[in-house]
Amino acid sequence: MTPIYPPEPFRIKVVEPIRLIPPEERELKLIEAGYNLFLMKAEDMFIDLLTDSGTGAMSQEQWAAIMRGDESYAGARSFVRLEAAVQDVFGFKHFVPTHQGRAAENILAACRVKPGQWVPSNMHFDTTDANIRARGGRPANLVIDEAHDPENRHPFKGNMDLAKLRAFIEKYGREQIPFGMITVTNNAGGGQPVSMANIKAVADLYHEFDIPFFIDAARYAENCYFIKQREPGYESKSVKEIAHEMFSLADGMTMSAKKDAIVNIGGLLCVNDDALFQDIKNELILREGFPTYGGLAGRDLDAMAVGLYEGLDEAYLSYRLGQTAYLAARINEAGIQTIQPTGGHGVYVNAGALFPHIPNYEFPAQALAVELYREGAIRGVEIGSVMFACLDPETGLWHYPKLELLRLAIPRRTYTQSHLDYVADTLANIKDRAHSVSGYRFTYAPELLRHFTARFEPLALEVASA
Ligand code: P61
Repeated sequence: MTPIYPPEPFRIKVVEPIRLIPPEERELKLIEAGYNLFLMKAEDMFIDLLTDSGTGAMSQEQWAAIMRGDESYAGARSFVRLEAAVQDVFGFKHFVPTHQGRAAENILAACRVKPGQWVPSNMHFDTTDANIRARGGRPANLVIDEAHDPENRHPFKGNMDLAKLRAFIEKYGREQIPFGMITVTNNAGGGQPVSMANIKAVADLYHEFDIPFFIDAARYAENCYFIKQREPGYESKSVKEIAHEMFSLADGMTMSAKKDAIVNIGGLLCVNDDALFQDIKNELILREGFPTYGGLAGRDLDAMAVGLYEGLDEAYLSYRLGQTAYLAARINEAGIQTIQPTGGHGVYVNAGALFPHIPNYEFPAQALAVELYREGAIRGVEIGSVMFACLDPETGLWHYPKLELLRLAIPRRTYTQSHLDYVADTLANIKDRAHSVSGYRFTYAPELLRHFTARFEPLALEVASA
């Protein structure tokens, strides 16, 4: 049964028009962009679910805060206000703002990762993965096996596999692991939460070996709300209390504030270690800016200071996770498989199951991304072999991810129920002609983060199904 669509805990004061361009125009746009939706214009999208990152609607309080932005180079009032919010919500000893999450990752990797070293996590998202590799390091994903089974309803499918983590640390040793991570929620694995018990056990394990523990906190508030809903003992705790407990277990965090701090741009890097903080400040000054603005305008810092609290609001979180669950249920009703249980920030459609005739090296999830645009001018993002297949330097073999997914990420406070109904109906239409959809091949692909700039061409169907 479809869950009830949760009424939005806000009303709309400013509107942004969207336009549905005709099918013939969409076809031309696809060809021009080499079938890569990253290379298409936003104005040609009717519903844009490419990402929930930086695409949310800011509140009247955030816009008001923007007017208070202090653009002083050093020690701006905006920084002081952000510092108070960051201290209150996360509680680390030191922090710097960064222009977005990957800048925080880059600085941390630059300060600590040496060639050949390993950084384990449940699953690194692609920017974290690439920033570790860019320093010669090697990311390792040690999520529980249940995460790879789209039907498995484990309530915390983002959990780290503790036995794998222990074996990994024992194999490579403390010297080869400059820090360990965990991503909450696990974006690459379906926006799945990590339980507090797991975070605690992971922290204990890293600390047993004297390895600093960092949280990738992009969607920490959604993760904490899942803990409140699903983990015994947390029902009556506030999301903010749960967040406090979570961050008290870590030595630092990186965060893309474009997600749960509901800002259009911004990030954070927090640490407790004094010496590391000194290195971070030096690197930040070189790459991003002075430590009290970190590559952002003063007004961005103010918007973040307000957004950090709005992202923790429980009425908002209940609506947000309810909206995602509603879209997934409507898609499932059409007989289309999505990762179960539904994650926090988006619905992950199992494109591999929808197009069993397209092998992973012909990119079934990219094919679905193209079809969704063709059918309804909707943009999703491929999270499959285009994004994650990589050449293993040791074996020289291609390593393919276990699932071929199309992510429909829901921007915060932006789309309504009828928009989501339109998305579900469009997918149902594609299902009816699924057998006639072909795979793709690259005509251009860079080495790192190739999904951003790659170009494709469709394969003839008889080739794809041969
Ligand atoms: C996203 F197609 N995520 O999910 P930045 N950690 C985590 C993230 O989800 C994340 C970052 C760090 C995006 C944006 C995005 O290939 C892509 O502020 C868990 O984007 O630098 C970002 O934060 C990095 C979309 C990123 C992509 C890379 O849509």
